[in-house]
Amino acid sequence: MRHQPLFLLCTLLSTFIGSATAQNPIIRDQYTADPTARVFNNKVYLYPSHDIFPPAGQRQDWFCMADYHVFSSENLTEWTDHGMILSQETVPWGKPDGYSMWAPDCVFKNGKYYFYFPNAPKSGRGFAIGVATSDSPTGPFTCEPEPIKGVSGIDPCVLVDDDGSAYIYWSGMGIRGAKLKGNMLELDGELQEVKMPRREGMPEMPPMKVGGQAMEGLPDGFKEGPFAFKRGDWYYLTFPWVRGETGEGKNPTETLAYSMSKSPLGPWDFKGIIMAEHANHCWTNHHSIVEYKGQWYLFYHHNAFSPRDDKRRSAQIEKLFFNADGTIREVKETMRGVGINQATEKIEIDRYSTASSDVTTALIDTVNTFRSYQATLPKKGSWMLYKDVDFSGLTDSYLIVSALAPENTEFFVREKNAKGKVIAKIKMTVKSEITRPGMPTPFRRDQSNQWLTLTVPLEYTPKGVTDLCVTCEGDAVSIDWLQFKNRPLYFTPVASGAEPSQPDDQGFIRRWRLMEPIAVDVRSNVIFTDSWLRNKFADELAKLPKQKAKWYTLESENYNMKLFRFAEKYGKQTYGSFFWCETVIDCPEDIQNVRLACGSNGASLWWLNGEEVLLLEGDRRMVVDDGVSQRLTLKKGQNTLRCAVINGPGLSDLCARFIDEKGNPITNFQIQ
Ligand code: FUB
Repeated sequence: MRHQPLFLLCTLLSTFIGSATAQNPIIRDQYTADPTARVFNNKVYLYPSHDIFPPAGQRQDWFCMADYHVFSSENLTEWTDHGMILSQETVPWGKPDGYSMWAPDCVFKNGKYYFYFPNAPKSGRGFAIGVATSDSPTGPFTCEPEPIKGVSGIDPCVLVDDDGSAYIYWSGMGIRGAKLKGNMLELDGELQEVKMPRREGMPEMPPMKVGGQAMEGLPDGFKEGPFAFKRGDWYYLTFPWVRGETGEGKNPTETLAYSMSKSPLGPWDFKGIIMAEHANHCWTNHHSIVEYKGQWYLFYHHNAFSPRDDKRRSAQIEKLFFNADGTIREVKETMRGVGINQATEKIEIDRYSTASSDVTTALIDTVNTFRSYQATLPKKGSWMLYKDVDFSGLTDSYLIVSALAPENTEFFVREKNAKGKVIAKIKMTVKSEITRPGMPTPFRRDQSNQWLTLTVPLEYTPKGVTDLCVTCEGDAVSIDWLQFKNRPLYFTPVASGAEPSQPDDQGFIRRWRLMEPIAVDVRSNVIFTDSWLRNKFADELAKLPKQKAKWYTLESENYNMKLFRFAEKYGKQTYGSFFWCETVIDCPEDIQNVRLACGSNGASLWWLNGEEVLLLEGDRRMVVDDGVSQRLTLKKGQNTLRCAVINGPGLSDLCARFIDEKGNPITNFQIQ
């Protein structure tokens, strides 16, 4: 029976959509334990439990979970948080303040998504396992009014076999498994009455009805978190397992282990370890295994964001491989995780793939642990390698890097390895700017500490997917992240023989032939008087035939041609420059009584078909229609508009169009 509309509240809408970019851990704004990954509709959906810090009144050193979120990803690198899908307050049969929403699972069957989750029941002790259903993997999920009868325990996992039969596995009195009925909500088979062991100081409990069967063939020792899957004709039952000796003074922690069988409910043949114990004694591990786009992955957890508290955990991913006989190769935990990062993302390079043995990583902020990590390269020669960064789409780029180091320390970003080609050279300095005119602010001092965000030009931009290696070239340096950005595109080169260009809607001429700029010794633009300019331009004009300078034909992205960016792009003097510019206008007929309307930064002189038509003198900013000529005639056929622009300390550019008697733009011509 479906529950009341009130209970529909438990199908909380995914109101919050967040996004995380990640290596390991993969979710960076909340704790995500017990990660069950499932592939639905060519996307990976992640159903973790949601560790939080226990509120007052709750045991402070224990697991604490009040709700579930679901996340999705298409590339295993960027994850979208679809928000809360179920809360303890809206589970009809659950304790609203149980904080026991432990490891869940979600499967698709009968055109529906079935979400299985453990929770503390309102009455009785221990855990029950409930089901919530939805038409979508991201909810809203509707809770069944009662938990599954005969299942007492935690960590449900459901396997839907090739023939459509479904099996549920859970931990409670060892690992148990049972066939589910076609409705996915009930166990198929009789329940047995089991006498409950009496716990010291607790009242005797009535016998319990338990379904399914204990999974046979598993090793001795504590086991929980079953995850079952099928590959070929092998069934795998995988589980966190404590293999070490227990007892006084011993504190063995969980490995991930597995067994294989030709039947979904065993008996099982124990095969060994998938992942060894966490090196830092985080007690639990919990996992899922999924194939996505032809590669198998292990999702698991570690307390990476709360190193001193192993009840607050975070999901991580590694690739997983099988041997020819179906056995699983042991997986090593990495910080880098999986997936290809776009060079344009903030790359947490401190989660490196490999590094020289002296490199260390640490949380940047031990209070706000989600602020992530820093890696420290302690001396000249230290290095860290970060695999799989995709530079597709980057052409003319620069680097931003967040780092902490003494003044003048240098480090390089190289391609492929510690001896690889240098992509960027970074020198830590707050005094001398790392200059490349036209770059965004060269550095920003982070107010809260001494981290600097540096903007650095590149020696070259790598191509395709490649590996990055940071090498320390001086004193110790700590690095948080780095990111590549394309410089804005100001213009595109025009090939010879290209189709003619048109003036834009406002009549602005965007195609110009520009001569590479000539350096001039102008420190201040106040000298740009009429006579100074005419003399200067006459001198330059006289030199023009002898100039061996290159000419470029460019189409501007904007209404104005950014001469400063042009100089920068072709490595010429950007400040204190003189520019010759020309454009050829092809008119279908004589166009009379037009005026040239233009603007420039700084001063400029304009000629139409060899006749001087306008002078913009003085220290100017570029303003549309800043100067307007006398009436002119654009003759049928080709007209050459030429101008000279000169600027001392400012950013040079120009804009030009022709307007009619009423000030309307002239647009009925072509530009060669
Ligand atoms: O997250 C709470 C519990 O810790 C899980 O249910 C167990 O598998 C262990 O990971």
